[in-house]
Amino acid sequence: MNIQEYIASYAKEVEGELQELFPRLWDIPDVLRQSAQYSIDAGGKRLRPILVLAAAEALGGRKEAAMPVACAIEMVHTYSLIHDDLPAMDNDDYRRGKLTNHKVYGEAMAILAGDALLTQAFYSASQARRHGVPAEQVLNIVEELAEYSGARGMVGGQVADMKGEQGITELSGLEYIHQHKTSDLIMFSLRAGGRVAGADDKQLEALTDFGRSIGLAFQIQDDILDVTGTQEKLGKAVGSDEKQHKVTYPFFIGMEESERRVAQLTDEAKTAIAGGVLPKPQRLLELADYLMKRDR
Ligand code: GRG
Repeated sequence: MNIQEYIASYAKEVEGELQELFPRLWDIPDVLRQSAQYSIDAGGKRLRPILVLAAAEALGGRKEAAMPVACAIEMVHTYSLIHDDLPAMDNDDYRRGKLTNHKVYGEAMAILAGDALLTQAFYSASQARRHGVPAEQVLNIVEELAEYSGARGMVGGQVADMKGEQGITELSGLEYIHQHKTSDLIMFSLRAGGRVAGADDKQLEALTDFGRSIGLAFQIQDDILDVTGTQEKLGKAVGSDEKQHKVTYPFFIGMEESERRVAQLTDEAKTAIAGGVLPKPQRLLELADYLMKRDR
């Protein structure tokens, strides 16, 4: 299986599992189910869950044990996008080429669908214990999910980004935002996959370093694609003021240097897991290269 086939096959499996975990089987209000399902089904790349599965695999762990955690991180990611698109935040009408959640279900339901997905993520992560993951590891995973997605992680990054819209003057300010808004969930994905498979401290450290570097590379690449790609990502008209004034890596250091930085970070990521610390790092190495070349 080449890396594209690997990604496609794991994305499909994650999508199948998400249908089971949220919230088809439960007696909940239909509109809540539809609203959450709408965004879960909207067709993202499923990068974060694939990283969970690949990290577990790199340590010889079982896919079934990693799957509830893989789904948990996709739920957190989906909630964050629903809330990010709200009028009070980015006020976007489109995401992934479809109307945003609040445009279809209204603001109140979009907020509640996000709340439900965030909460359900912790339920989902806890289900790893039903697949033989020791309770202590499950607790570590749940603890880190809170840490990396909450005030010290993604939510903090989002707040820094909102404040930064009033003027970031230093690259370090942008790096803080990227680190927390984007890298933290990616780092969590790798650590959690490792934990499912019983990683030791050295292996966790390697996965963390790998995650930090590909997380930042991923966000710089996202900044590059904001400039070069279609406007679908921003959900706003091409050439809108917001696009032109967005503070990004290319804005600070130019396109060429941004591309060079993506390549350098990808190399650093690969170095972090090379050298025998993980028994089967091949897919992670391929994923790092794949992400560097992505065009969406
Ligand atoms: C609302 C608490 C809160 C947080 C929002 C995720 C986020 C934080 C904002 C979305 C805007 C953005 C560009 C964030 C940076 C992270 C990022 C590149 C998200 C998009 O992730 P992809 O490309 O999305 O993996 P898909 O659609 O493939 O799932």
